[in-house]
Amino acid sequence: MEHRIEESELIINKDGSVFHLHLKPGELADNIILVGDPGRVRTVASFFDHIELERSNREFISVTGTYKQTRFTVVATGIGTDNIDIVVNELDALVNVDFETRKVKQQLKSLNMVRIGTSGSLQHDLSVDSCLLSHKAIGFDGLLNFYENRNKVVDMEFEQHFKEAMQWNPLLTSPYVVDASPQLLKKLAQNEFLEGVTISAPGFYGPQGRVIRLPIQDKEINDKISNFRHKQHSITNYEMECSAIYGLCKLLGHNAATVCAIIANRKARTYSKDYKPVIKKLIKQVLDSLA
Ligand code: R1P
Repeated sequence: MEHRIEESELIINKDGSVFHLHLKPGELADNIILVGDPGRVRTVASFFDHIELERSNREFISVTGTYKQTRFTVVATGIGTDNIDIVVNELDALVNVDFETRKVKQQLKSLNMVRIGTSGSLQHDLSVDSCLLSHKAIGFDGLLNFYENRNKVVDMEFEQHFKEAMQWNPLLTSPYVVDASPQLLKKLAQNEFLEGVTISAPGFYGPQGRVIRLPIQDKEINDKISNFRHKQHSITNYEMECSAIYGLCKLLGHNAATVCAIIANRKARTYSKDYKPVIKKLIKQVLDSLA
């Protein structure tokens, strides 16, 4: 007998929608675009030929529609990997849990999730207004460490090398390293995006080495990160969601990738004059790659 998931563990609203996202089973497309900024949902949906439904609760705004006859749902995650825990688990429940019986379905579904975000470069020659596809993510956030099977989905060799090279401070949570879905990388690679390894940080200031008034534990951290090499990889950029998306999708059997517009270069100390046109171009490229 399959285990019944109790009401307190998976909260279903009175109208049959899932607790935070306010989406019901059947309202979600198999191709999902994740964006941090709730305002970006409108920009993505402006490319749709037909809008089927719109939902909104807190920062979790979603629109399901079609683009070139392919059904897409765009979901705003808000900022941070804590929100990604909510979004990815609820998206998975919408397709893989029977909301009537509250049991995990026998036949599991695999979703495609592509994050379109903004990001800060950690390499001098990775300039603002370029677009980067994250082949790997490094989580400084620790989210994946709460899940039992984290060791089955991480790149352990990279993790070990990174911790040694960085002389990782044990006060900080242990970083985890996870790959993007090869299947989605292949689809997105037709756009000639730059390739990179992305750190997801659990904050915008101290956790990304920014000092406004508060000194940080390791003043050299960003230089050490920029100089780090593992095989052919160097670390390219900071943002705040990619690691948790890759980790949770791997554990749950979904495909995930992230493409970001580089809006700041932390090494060259430059900032994009206007990154909105870059984001628009990026959205079209991603939709065309999946349609
Ligand atoms: C910080 O300003 C936010 O911008 C980046 C970071 O990951 C974080 O969410 O991405 P989005 O533009 O997708 O929100």
